[in-house]
Amino acid sequence: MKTLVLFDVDGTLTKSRLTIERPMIETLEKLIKIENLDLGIVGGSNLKKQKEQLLEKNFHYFKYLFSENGLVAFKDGELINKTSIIDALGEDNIKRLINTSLQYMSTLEIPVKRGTFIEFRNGMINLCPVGRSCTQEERMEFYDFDNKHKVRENMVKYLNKELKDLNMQFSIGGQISIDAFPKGWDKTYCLQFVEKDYDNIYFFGDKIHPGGNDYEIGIDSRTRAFKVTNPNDTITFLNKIFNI
Ligand code: M1P
Repeated sequence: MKTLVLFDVDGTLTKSRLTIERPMIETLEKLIKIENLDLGIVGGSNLKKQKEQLLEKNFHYFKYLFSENGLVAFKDGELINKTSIIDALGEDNIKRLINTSLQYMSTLEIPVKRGTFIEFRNGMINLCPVGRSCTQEERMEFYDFDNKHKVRENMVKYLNKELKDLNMQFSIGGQISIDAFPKGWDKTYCLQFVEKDYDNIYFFGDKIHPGGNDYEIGIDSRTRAFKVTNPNDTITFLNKIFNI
């Protein structure tokens, strides 16, 4: 029986946008010693952010690295897939999505606004009302404000209505932004690269709720999913399930 354990990154292996800590590394070390068991990550972030958080020297723990939900995918360090949102949507629709998002964000009254409101990635577009160049403190301030005032939830409702014909999905994965990608390009996208090779696929994520970016893979019949609240919770689950 071959088993794959897939992890979300933010809020599951690391605290949101922060670096992996020692207890998690020690847990991964114990896990990879189990026979017929491989590890993988699937995150909304791009490879650059995953490197910052997990540190390249720890990449060897993971047989699979799925960045941007697997739109950019690596197996044993080799690139096995790269799919572009430009090819799927076309330039006119991309412009419409960006213009509509910028127009909406320009009307928002939020505590502060900084820079990089749109981050264009390979397989998705990240929309960020506060601006990705905000400080850690400004990030937390926006996150609290958003929890109270539902800034991102309302923006998702608006975009779903305005851009209905584009067949896009708007997903809230982290603390300050929304990931936009064609429907179906959620985290289940990565399963096509592993489903035939494993008898069991476990998934651990902190956002397995409707609208959260772990939801689709969390309810997919190909995975056995566990909803965690933070990295310590992930460790507790792993210790129990794999007896390590
Ligand atoms: O991995 C979860 C999310 O992490 C970041 O979100 P935020 O900056 O809003 O906390 C982004 O990289 C996002 O794309 C990703 O889904």
